[in-house]
Amino acid sequence: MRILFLLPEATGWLGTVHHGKAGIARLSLTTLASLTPPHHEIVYRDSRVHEIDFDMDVDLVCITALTNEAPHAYFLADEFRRRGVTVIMGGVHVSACPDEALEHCDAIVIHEAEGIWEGILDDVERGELKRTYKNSTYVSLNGLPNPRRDLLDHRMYSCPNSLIATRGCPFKCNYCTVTSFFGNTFRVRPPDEVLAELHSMRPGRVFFMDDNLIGNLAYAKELLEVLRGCGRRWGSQASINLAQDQKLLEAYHAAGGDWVFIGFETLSEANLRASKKTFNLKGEYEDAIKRIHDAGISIYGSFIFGFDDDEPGVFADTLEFIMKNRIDMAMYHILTPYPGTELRDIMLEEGRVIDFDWIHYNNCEVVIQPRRMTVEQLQEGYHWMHRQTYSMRGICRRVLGRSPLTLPERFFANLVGRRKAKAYPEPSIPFHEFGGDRGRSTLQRIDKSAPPAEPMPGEPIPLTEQAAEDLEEMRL
Ligand code: B12
Ligand code: SF4
Repeated sequence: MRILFLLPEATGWLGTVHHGKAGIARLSLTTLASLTPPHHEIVYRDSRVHEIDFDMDVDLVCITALTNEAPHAYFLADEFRRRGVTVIMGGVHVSACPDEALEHCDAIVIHEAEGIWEGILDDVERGELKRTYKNSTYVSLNGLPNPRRDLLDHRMYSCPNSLIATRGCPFKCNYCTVTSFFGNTFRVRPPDEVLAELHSMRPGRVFFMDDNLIGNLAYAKELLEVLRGCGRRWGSQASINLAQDQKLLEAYHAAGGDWVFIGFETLSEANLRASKKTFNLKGEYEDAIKRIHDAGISIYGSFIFGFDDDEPGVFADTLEFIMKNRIDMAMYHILTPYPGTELRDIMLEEGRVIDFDWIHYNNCEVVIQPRRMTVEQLQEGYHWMHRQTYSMRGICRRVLGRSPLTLPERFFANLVGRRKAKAYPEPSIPFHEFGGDRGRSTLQRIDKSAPPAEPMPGEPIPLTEQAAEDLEEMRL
């Protein structure tokens, strides 16, 4: 068969194309292509960088989708089906919303494709395609073929060298899709296979797409030992406990890891507890940042706004924290109730989902009613954070004062951030007047013996003077 593997358009800070490049190359369809027997001919198209010819001569179209990509994915599927071509969909969103996806395609694959994909292709060839396929097991990651990077037009991605060493995450943050998709499993690849894949890549930086490269500390140490001296420079996502083990930090750096993406998410203890990200409470953020920096590793910090304990002061407080600790790059997200998450159930139950259009589910647009600020404050605060962080003053304050060796690279990365941030409108709300040190933002005074905080019940409270006073009282 001639099979088209098709990526839809995305929205938001990370999804869209900047200067002709589509960011980090996606693994979903290059992985699926690697599982496809060689007698099939494969055509690969990424809607973000290619024109899509709906009349192209193909027998089967395979489309993946994250939630913000789903509307465009459905459009693509509808167009091909109108022309009589069979369409199969899969991926994170389809797995969370199977019935919705089935309205637009002939068949769906729920969860991972390894182990069942060849059989599905046989069904297509025999004309016996079923509507729904679901993997009954979480597959082993031993002996996985390398994703088909040869299908990519490398010039169109700022980082074509992406790979994974693990799948899943041992934690259960309530806003995250990973646990519902991978069922709280954490699986690992043999380290020598990871090294071989690394060596098979073209020159250039590498990004490990794992949810948490150090999700299993024993494995992480083994992997980093095998990667030591591999000659590649790379970044990955990792939880903050990377900083708690000096040997691990050194091994990370010696293996080529010079950036780490860390989900700090919030400076509020109540938010961490309510979202079940309590492992972030175990160490002091400031101390952890210093230790990571001292090991020669730069930090890409992730922060989420819109939790129930966030009021308009959260922006100035977080900005100050980022500046003071010289976080090298920062990424901001607006809390988003993705389908399949516990957060979505809570938000629906409380009647706080205000936007059901998936196209806005990109962590850059407000789709919920926040509890302690208005929708406008949350949206504008998000824009304000970008404009402040990536102002020339903001960049200099963060990148100067650390190793001069890595300064050019960190500075250049920030200029890319600055270009994107400038697209956001100047907020009309004077956020610098909110916030200030109210003694709760630095995680320095956490009472770790306090009982876990539960999500606060009740109706959303717009921040009136009275609400602000009540909140102040609650804190005392
Ligand atoms: C690496 C990563 C990124 C990278 C790269 C993204 C990219 N373009 O690939 C970066 C940092 C840029 C990123 C950005 C974002 N991400 Co992200 N990301 C991931 C992460 C950690 C790994 C993705 C991955 O490479 N997986 C490996 C591949 C092989 O797995 P897969 O895609 O699931 O594919 C398998 C199956 O699903 C199936 N399959 C997939 N498609 C298809 C299609 C067919 C036809 C078939 C048969 C099978 C099939 O087969 C594959 C093999 O088994 C996931 C978490 C996760 N573990 O999935 C989050 C995740 C996908 N990201 C998420 C989000 C929210 C985002 C952002 C919106 C965040 C933001 N604030 O901007 C943006 C959106 C960017 C975009 N639209 O492209 C959410 C998605 C939630 C949702 N419901 O949409 C996830 C699940 C994380 C989470 N915490 O919930 N992300
Ligand atoms: S640690 Fe990250 S990947 Fe794991 S559940 Fe929490 S947000 Fe999801």
